[in-house]
Amino acid sequence: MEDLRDWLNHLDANHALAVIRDGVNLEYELLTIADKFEGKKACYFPHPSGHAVPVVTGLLQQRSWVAEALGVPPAEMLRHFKQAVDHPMPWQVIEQDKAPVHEVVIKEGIDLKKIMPIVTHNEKDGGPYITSGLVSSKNLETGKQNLSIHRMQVQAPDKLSILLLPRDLFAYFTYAESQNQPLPITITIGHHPVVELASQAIAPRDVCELEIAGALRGKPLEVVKSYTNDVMIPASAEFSIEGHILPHVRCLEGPFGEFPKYYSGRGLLPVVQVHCITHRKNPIYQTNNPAGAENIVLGGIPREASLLQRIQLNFPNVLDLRLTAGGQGRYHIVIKMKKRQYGEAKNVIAAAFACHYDIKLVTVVDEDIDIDVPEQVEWALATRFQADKDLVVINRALGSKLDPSGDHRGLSSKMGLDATAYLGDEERFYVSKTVGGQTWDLQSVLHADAGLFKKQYAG
Ligand SMILES: [Mn+2]
Repeated sequence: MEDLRDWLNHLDANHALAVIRDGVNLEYELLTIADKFEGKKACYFPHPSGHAVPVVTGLLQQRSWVAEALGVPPAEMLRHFKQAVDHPMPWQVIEQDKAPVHEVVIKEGIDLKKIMPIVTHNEKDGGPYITSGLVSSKNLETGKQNLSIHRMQVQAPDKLSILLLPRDLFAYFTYAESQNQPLPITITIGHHPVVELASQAIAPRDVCELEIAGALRGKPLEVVKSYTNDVMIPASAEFSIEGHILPHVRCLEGPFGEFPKYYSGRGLLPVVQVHCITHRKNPIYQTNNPAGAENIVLGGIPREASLLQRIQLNFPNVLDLRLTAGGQGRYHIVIKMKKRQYGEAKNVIAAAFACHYDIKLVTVVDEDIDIDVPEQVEWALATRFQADKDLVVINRALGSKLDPSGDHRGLSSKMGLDATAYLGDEERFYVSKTVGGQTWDLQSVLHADAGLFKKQYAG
């Protein structure tokens, strides 16, 4: 599979693409309809608000779709992703006039909303937002690239505001601004989901996520140089927006309904000046539902793989982990481990907090717990956890600025729950089970006469 169109064809062939009638408004209505198909189908809107360009949304609704996009069984997904993060694959540069994303080039009279059907998502949103823009940027200090997703509000026909949380692009921009330099970026929209997934890896700074996308595919990703800057972008994207982030310029942005299903209020954010837009012939625009299942799945699985990779460096006896759906694929993590030492689960809790500031609750369980079943995790808490000795609280550390229970500076308290059974007390923690007859299947244990009970007791 190569590009967005291949993935849409795959969804369509599997009855997972709803084609929506015309007459739907880009403002509010489009996302209301997409919401009705949440968890079930992606949506294709051929002409929302009469716009010439169609919109697709909801492209990764379930964990199993991610496995399909990666081309591996669901149980192999994290291992496959972790392999790709460990061994990025250099990209392959193709010529500018051979790149599908450069089929149409617009340098004059830039008008973002005329060229793209940009969606207004939630009730109180401050206006239309680009939510599926993959930002390719270059570190001015090292020349290395980064790929990440950022929310961007349309501020003028050729200007966007951009949210930079404290990760790689934020660091690139902070350096550029300290040198009074604009930071060149190119935003691409409409990719095969593998590229979007790669952008969510928690890779070290200056490891380009486009090279993780290559490793995920098992062959180099084709990239092309932007027209008005040196930034390399995926060659088969539907749209590209070339520009730079202006130093020492901020504008009012928001509100915006973010992934934890709360609004970020109005605030001052950096500004992208757009110089050039290119797109494929008959392009398709993509929007992501910021507060939907899609965002949880898209953000959750790459983070799980990255976290597993990092935690296993120090704790190879950590077996698996999940960022739970209720925790919005970001805040709550369940870690399965084979505990070897007294107290070790608490070290694992500390390791998880150290890996990403978003993480707020860590629950550690033993290897017999199925971490995809919330009742089993709760059973571990009910029977292997005592609050006076198995609870870890870290007060007022750096947390997510999008969590409304934290304070406006992003301070957030962390909680760790060691729900592993106590070492040296194997008898008390011996799990009850039945024995005998394990090899019999359900058919083989049924009586030949299914009506026997009725014959003996009815009437
Ligand atoms: Mn990065």
